[in-house]
Amino acid sequence: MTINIGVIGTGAIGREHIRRCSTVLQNARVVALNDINRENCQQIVNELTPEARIYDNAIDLINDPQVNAVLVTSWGPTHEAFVLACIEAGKAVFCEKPLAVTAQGCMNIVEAEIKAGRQLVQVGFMRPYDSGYRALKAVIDSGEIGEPLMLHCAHRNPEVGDSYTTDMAITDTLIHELDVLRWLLDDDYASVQVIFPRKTRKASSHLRDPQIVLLETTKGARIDVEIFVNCEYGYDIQCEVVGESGIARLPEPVSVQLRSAAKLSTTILTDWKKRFIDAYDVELQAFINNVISGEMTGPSAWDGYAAAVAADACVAAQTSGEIVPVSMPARPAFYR
Ligand code: NAI
Ligand code: NAD
Ligand code: ISE
Repeated sequence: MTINIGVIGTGAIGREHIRRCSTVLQNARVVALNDINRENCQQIVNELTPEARIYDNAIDLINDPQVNAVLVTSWGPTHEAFVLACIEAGKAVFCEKPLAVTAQGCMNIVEAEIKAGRQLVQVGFMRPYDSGYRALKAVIDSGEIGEPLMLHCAHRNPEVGDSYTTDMAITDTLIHELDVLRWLLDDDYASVQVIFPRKTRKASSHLRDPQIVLLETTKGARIDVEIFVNCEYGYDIQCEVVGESGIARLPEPVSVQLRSAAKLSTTILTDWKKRFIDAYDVELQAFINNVISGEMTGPSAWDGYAAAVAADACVAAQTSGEIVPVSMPARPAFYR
């Protein structure tokens, strides 16, 4: 069985996901494209999907009976409306993070999905599909390091564009940690705080960079996450879990160890597309398999909501400088 996919948003990650649907994954083909910039779609048709049809309107793409499932890979503020339209049309939708830019927007999606009576949404949080994070979780779950007490994490990008603002360090970047760490620890957040170290000269005038986010979980674990999006040297994701009887660390990406010119070195990646390339393949194949089986697995609309509740608290903490409590309602039975 082949799933006909429609893609809304054919920018950086839209293009990447179309490439993997067309050349890497099984049982999927991209048949429909929409982007506010039509040229982006035309370029994809020319280079990757000669048979795909370009739609001038995203809602027409969603409602086309030929389209079995939708990938939403447009700009974050557009996600909520497109996901709601997919639910309304009864179609499975893979939505890139963030599910919506506010917790209320995510809750609107949760409520629509519950009303529809079946799970249709998978959120593009790919880290739970990464083999390194999975290995780290297996160690924690085995009890080998005892209960997790403290986590030291970092999310570093070499640089960001001028349109990147201080709150995006939370809503666009930290959002990955907010998702993966609650999955890793099987826990939720209780409070957050944001502190600003000395600012790098590489950041634009309107951006506070780096930032340190301090999270407390409901079980009392303490987490520090450094967000540094103009670190220059690479795209670097770190996660160290300190337990009662040992320490477990996220593995580094595989790289040849080089002895040359009186130095011992390994390469640090610079591009997010490469750092999690296998995880993106696995998450999207899982989505296609879910569409075929009719049962949604992986990061749900509830997970998208949980990350957004914590993100809203972090954005409030950026302005107030205070410790901000996070209050999460109980998970509805619908999301098991
Ligand atoms: P991008 O800016 O390269 O692409 C966005 C595309 O959406 C553009 O082609 C733009 O023209 C289109 N678009 C914007 N508004 C639209 C609208 N109303 N209707 C149709 N198309 C519209 O952005 P990028 O980097 O591809 O990011 C897209 C989404 O993917 C974001 O939500 C981002 O957070 C997420 N993302 C996720 C990553 C991950 O690791 N999971 C990595 C990179 C991005
Ligand atoms: P991008 O700007 O390269 O691409 C976004 C595309 O969406 C653009 O082509 C834009 O024209 C189009 N677009 C915007 N509004 C639209 C609308 N209303 N209708 C149709 N198309 C619209 O951005 P990107 O880097 O590809 O990011 C897209 C999304 O993917 C974001 O939500 C981002 O957070 C997410 N993302 C996730 C990861 C990840 O690691 N999971 C990585 C990159 C991006
Ligand atoms: C991008 O939107 C992503 O989601 C990447 O995974 C992230 O690391 C990067 O900082 C964002 O720009």
